[in-house]
Amino acid sequence: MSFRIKDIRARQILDSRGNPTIEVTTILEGGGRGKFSVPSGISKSEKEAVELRDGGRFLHGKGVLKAVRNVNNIIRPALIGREALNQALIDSILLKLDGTPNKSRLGANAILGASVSVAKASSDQLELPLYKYLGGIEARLLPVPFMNVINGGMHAGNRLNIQEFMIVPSNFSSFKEALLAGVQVYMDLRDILISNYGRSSVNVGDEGGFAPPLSKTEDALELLLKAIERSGYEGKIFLAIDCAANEFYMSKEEKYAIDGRKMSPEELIEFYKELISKYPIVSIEDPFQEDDWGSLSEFTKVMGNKVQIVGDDFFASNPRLLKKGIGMRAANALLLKVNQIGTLTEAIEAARMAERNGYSVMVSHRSGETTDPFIADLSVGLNSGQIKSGAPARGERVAKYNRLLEIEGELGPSAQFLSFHQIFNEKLFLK
Ligand code: 2PG
Ligand code: MG
Repeated sequence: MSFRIKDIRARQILDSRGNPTIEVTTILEGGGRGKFSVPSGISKSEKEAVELRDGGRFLHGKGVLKAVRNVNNIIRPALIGREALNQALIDSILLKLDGTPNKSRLGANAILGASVSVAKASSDQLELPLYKYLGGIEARLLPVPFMNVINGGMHAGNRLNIQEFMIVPSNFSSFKEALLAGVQVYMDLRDILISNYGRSSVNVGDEGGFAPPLSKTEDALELLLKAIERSGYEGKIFLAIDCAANEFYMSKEEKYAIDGRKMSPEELIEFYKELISKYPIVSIEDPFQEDDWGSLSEFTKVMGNKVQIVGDDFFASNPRLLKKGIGMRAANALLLKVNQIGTLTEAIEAARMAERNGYSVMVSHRSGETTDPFIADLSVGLNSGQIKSGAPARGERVAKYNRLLEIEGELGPSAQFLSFHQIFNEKLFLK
């Protein structure tokens, strides 16, 4: 049975926002097939690998036909005949072919499509579920889902500055129980929103969360508390936020414009501290703009024992940037988005580096997604223990949650589910 690559081809499809994206299919000589479609963010880090877009007027410049051609004309001849099982070699060929530090020649979308589709083809040919192919027999920890049920920032048309208000169903004995408890809260939240603000308040944002006409952070958190209370899950479901602070930072004034106020980094730290003392918040992502490493370090020093502080735009899933963060003791968790870095090997390297240094890892979707459930397998393969895939609504979000249900069923009694605090405290202990 040969694992050599027989063919690899790309085409243009659409993502959940209706933007073009790339889908790559790899076929092995032994018959294995793997297909992967690449997601795309909107609140992006400056440090992400470059997503190649066609430019021009048509489709507002968002076509990916150049990236498609790069797969078909440049990557394809270089990978045909190569051993698919050797993911490190495949990815190093891709890096060499591109030759730039930020993957701007071939495009990180072209490169990632090839990289992940090769891994999927290998797992298919081995008849191994992808999470086992990635993580071996150790892979059996189902992640705590971080469900983004109120959308703000760049993901919605309301005036909330914080981008994501998440519920964290944590103290349950299985992923399935946790997920369904989250769904219960989502449904109760919907009723509460309709009775408070009318039906238009339950229109959803990019990640399936509601986008009610709110403008204050605390108003959104209060609503989540109410919904959790109505569902009867106090003490079992916690809260998390992704501030995506790049989007409310005013670089000229070096201030953060949030909730109708302009705050210095010091004032913003006080603001977060107050939120943490008032609400059961267990995790805060990107509390400052991505170059404000000093504030991130300071915040980690004062709050890092109590809450998870997740670096997304800061680290861009890049081992080099994560290393910098570790050196500065900035944040205590890595948000892992494979398309920020562009190859599977580098993404896994970042996750392992995080782990070795006592940082937790949250595997993440992008706001522009497809129904590809890859990140579900990745989170179990890495035993990351945490995933964020939006609200329990919209096909591209639930595809991941549904795949996790399937994996949990498949693992049967060997499946493991740990509470958020078990996972977080264990990592802190490692530090
Ligand atoms: C984030 C993500 C995903 P985007 O900031 O964490 O939730 O958003 O994909 O738009 O960068
Ligand atoms: Mg983020």
